[in-house]
Amino acid sequence: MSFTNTNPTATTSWKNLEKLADNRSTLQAYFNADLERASAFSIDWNQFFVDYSKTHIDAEIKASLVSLAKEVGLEGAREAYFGGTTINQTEGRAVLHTALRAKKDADIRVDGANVVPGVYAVRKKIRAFSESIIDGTKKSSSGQAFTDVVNIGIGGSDLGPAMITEALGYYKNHLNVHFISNVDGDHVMEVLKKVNPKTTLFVVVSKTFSTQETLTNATTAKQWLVNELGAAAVGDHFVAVSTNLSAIEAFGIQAENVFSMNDWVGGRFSLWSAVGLSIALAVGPDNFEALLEGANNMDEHFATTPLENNIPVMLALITVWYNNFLDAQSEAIIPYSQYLHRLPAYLQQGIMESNGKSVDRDGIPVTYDTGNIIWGEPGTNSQHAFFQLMHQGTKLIPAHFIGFTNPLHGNQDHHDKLMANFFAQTEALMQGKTEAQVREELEKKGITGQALEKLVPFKIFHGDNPTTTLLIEKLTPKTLGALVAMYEHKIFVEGVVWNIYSYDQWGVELGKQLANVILKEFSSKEEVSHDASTAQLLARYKR
Ligand code: G6Q
Repeated sequence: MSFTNTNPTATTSWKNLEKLADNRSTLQAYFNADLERASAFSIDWNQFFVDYSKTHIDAEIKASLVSLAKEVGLEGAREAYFGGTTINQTEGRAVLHTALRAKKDADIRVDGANVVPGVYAVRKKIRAFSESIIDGTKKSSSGQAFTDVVNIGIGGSDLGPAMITEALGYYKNHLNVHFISNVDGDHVMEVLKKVNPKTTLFVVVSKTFSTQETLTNATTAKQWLVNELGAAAVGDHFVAVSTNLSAIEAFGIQAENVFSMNDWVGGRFSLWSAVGLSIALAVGPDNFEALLEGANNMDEHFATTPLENNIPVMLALITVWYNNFLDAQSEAIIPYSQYLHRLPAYLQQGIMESNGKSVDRDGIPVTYDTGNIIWGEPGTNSQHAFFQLMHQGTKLIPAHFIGFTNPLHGNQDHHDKLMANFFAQTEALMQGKTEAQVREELEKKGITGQALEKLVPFKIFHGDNPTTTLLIEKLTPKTLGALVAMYEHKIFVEGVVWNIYSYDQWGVELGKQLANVILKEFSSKEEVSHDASTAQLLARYKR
């Protein structure tokens, strides 16, 4: 198990890839040259079919990317990641979200102790608690069954549960689940407006239990409940998920209502832990466990499959190829499923927080690009919006298209239309429309002469836009778990290749300190020195 520091630009493969990038061909030309291309550049795994043949990769480029992964020690790093080595070295921690979905008989050690029994003990508690809320045996202080759950958390303590709860909307039970994250008081008030204090359960999620937004929102919610039902009701209406047990006690939440988590799980990778309590409440513990099982299946695929057939590895290497050799700045993620409408926002955190680093693992500023910019919205809505830029703009934007073979509600007519758009877009992005095609089309419409000449340039589509298609059988808790785990491992592989630490987030920590300084100024008379712009804005705000 080794986690070595290798400057990727010093490898033979990197130099090779630079040369290959100079001579890269077009997608059309790749297809013309290789009749087997579609199947050769696809991976068929469980309910997933991943087709990356519409990316600028041929056999030689693929081999060089895989050898880059080997040269930077990906295989050893992968073992270290799963084995509990302290790979988050700047925070002195292992990175073990994979242990949260490991099989019961797994043996994963941190400081010599197997962490798996502890994981299962928390899971058991999640099951018992969520079952009792769902079936109404656990009552509120007013003796009624709960109808609403409000998750209070931010960042990793919000985005994962919120995204999954939306994504599994089809599997939801009768509980209404709400999320409060922003410290904007309008967010908490809008949610409180919708719920009845007598039947509302608050789940306060904060790994550190010191985050300003979460503590402020939880305090406001608690005060609201106390005003409505009295102080004695707090114990029955508040539970917490955290590593900071003393702070929870100080807040007034009883010890039996606390779900623990471990410091070897990063916030943005924590939905598999007790942070997922709101998910278990929304869709029931069986579905929550199926989500974990799906993730575990992807873990096994990633841990054991040779690099060239390994989904997260190949997707990460394609990202590296575009990011470092073909100058793409961003990557679009387009789910063709309304249920997955929060997936791009969730992945923005996972990917950009993890790999938005500019210093390598030796503390030296990198001389190459690292984390790329992630953005996206569901299809077909996005087709009526930013797809214009993808088709005719000047930027290179590799995109992931995520679609499902089967609809959930059985509306085949809708689904055929949805997926017809899905396939047509990836085809059109690649093939574009040539000048000859445009002329022919216009002539067929009876447009000729000057009028035709004027229009032609605007109707040409350059094509050659890369897409990777993830075609999944059906949106189920299991396939969703595998999909999210796939992206988690993609993040890991990219971080290894870029020789950066993917599991700290000093930029986020900075944000937690900055606001406090100005906040104190609001209530003090003391003059603090600021730059001229900030001083002017503060004066205007305070006046
Ligand atoms: C995630 C980040 C960050 C974190 C939030 C909330 O990886 O560290 O998004 O999850 O800042 O932190 P707490 O859970 O400690 O409140």
